[in-house]
Amino acid sequence: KILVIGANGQIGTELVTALRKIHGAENVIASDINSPNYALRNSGPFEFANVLDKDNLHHLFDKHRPTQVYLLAAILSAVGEQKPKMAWDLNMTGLLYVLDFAVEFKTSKIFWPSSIAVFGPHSPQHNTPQYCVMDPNTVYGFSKLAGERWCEYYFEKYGVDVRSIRYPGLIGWRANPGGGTTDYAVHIFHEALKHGKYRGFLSAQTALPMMYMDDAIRATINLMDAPAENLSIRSSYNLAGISFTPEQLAEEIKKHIPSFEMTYADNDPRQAIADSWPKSIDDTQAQQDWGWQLDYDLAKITEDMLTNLKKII
Ligand code: VAH
Repeated sequence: KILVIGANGQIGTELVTALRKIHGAENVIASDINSPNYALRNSGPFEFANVLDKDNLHHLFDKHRPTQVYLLAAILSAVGEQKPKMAWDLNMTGLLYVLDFAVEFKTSKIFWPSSIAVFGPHSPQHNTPQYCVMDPNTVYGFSKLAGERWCEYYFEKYGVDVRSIRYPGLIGWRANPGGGTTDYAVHIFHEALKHGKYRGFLSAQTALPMMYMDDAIRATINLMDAPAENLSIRSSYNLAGISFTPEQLAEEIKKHIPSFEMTYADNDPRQAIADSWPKSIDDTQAQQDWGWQLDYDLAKITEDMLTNLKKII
C-alpha cells in the first residue's frame, strides 16, 4: 500500500494519478485535510489526514501499514510569508511525525519534496551546485532546508529510506498550484486562453528554474525506484528543469496566440522571493545516481499546456 499525504495539492493530485496507474488504484491511498478534489473523487481509496494531528497520522500508518509514504502537505513560499509560524509548524511537524512513524512501522520508503527555495541570496545563482552556501530567507525555504537535514539525520541514524527532490517551479494543467512564487507560469496559460492577456507579478527578466509536472512526476518515480545503494544524496537532489523568464514564456505563448498581451505588475512581494532564488541549477548528481534526463523544454511545455487546457477551459 502507498499512502500519499497532501493528495489534493499541485504535486499530490498528479502523483496519486500516476501511482494508481502503476500500482492499481486500490493500492494507493490518497489523503488530505479536505475531501478529494475533482480529479481524485471516486478514483480510489481516500482518508482524511491532518499533518498537525499526531494521532490521526499514527492511525493511518497503523491501519494501512503503507510500504511507501509520500508527504506532500506544505505551505509554499508566498503564503508562508503571510503566515510564517503556521508555515514553519505545518512544514516541520508533519515531517517529524512521518519520520518517527516510518521508524515505528518500518515503512520501506518515504518521499518528501524539497525545493530550490532552500538556496538564498548568497548561494551561487547560476548552475547552483548540490552543495554550497544556503541562506534561504523565506520561512518556506528554511523549513525545507531544515527538513532536508532531518531527512538525512533519520537516514543516517535510524536507516529510514527517505528520498527527496529540490523541485524547481512546477507547471501543470491537471491541478492548480497554491501559494507559490512560481505560480505565474501556470496562471499565464489560463489567462491567455480565457482573456488573451496576463499581468504577471514577476518582472519580465526574472529567470527561474521551472519544470513540467510530467517531468517532475517521472523524476519522483525514477528516484523512488532507484536502488538504495545508488543514492549518494540523502538530504535532497537538485533538479534543474529548464530556466526561463516571464518574457520568454510570453514570447513562446505568442507563437500559438499571436494576439496575447503580457504586462508586468511591479512591487509584488513575490519579486523579492524570486530574486533570492537561483537562476539555474546543476543536477549532475541526479543524472549520475539515478539517470535523470529532462524531457520537456519551454516549447514542449507551452504546446502541451495550451493543448490540454483548451479542452477543460
Ligand atoms: C513556490 N512552487 O513557489 C513553489 C516552489 C521553487 C518554487 O517551491 O513556493
